[in-house]
Amino acid sequence: PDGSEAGPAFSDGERAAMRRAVTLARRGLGTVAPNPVVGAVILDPNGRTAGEGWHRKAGGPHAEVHALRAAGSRAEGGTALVTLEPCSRQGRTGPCTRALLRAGIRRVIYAVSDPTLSGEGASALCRSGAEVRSGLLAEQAAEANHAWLTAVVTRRPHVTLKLATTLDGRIAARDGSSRWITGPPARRDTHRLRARVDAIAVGSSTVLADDPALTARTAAGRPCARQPVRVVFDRRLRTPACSRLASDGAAPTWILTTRPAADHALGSAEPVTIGPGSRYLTEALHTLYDRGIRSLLVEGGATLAGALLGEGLVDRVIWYSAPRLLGQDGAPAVRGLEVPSCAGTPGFRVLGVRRVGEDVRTVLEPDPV
Ligand code: AOF
Ligand code: ZN
Repeated sequence: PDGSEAGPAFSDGERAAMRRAVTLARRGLGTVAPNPVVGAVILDPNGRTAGEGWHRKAGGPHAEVHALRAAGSRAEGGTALVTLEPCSRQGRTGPCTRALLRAGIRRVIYAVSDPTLSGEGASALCRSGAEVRSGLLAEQAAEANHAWLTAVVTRRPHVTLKLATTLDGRIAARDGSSRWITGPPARRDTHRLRARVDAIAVGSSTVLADDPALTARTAAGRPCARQPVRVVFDRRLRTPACSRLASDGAAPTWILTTRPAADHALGSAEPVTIGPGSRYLTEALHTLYDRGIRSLLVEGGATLAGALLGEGLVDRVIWYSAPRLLGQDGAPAVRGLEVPSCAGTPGFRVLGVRRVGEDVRTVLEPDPV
């Protein structure tokens, strides 16, 4: 049951309603893990908006249920626009397909399929006589849910690597100083990124070198109400108990280590054991997935960045480049990648370029390996 089959095209009103549903869906970014972000709009039989809603929290009502509640009896005979294929299974909350049918919805338009449903949502609606269409604003809806859609297929979190470098790809000067490479607007942008992901990660070298706080703060500098989980890739358990991550209690903090951690003092941080073996990073990521993390922002350092890139574990790169130079003694942003010749060099597709203050923000997607 795909939008490509014969039948009337989508009306302008439906298109506008789906655009609104995508906007609503985005409000859930950062708060719905391990669930997807979903927005829904109900149109009454005359095409007027009768109700809207979005999924706010895992375990809470789905977007369709919020929208149906708002619409009340005006949903009867109407159309539902949903950014994701409505669920047909009883999870923590009831199946939305049934809620839609019960409210008398005649036509259901969803933007993208839910890969965890294998088409069951659409077919349940079709079987009960509803008219089902899909594909309206699919690209925008998929982008809003990009991390979740990637994560549920790979069963590891969607990984965004953030790099903030000089023109010559350096992140610290010879004396080790690394503050203020990019300007305040780029740093504010980083806090917006942090607020929308489930977890933020660094390698243990970064903890030792910079002692970062890794909290999400508002433009006014106050901590956001919800803090992403802080993660340290720390195979050898080097995170000091006195580091901010292990002692400030500002957010849940997980230390992913292969060492037995029972007798190691880690303050308020939680040691998470990753099985021994050569696939530490892959296993660590699967562990994060199992703990409900669907999107991960990696903020350093160079060794972790190189290892993730080298193993094909990066889904997106967000690169802030500052108009400065640090020269040959500056520390590079990526270490440990062996690229013998230009021919085999890792490539990226540029998804977007934007100026942020004096810096340039480029969003890239690694070429498939
Ligand atoms: C929808 N609308 O708003 C959401 C959907 O057990 P639950 O209640 O947390 O349901 C989680 C699953 O439901 C999730 O994995 C995804 O397949 C679907 N999410 N579906 O129709 C929504 N959040
Ligand atoms: Zn649902």
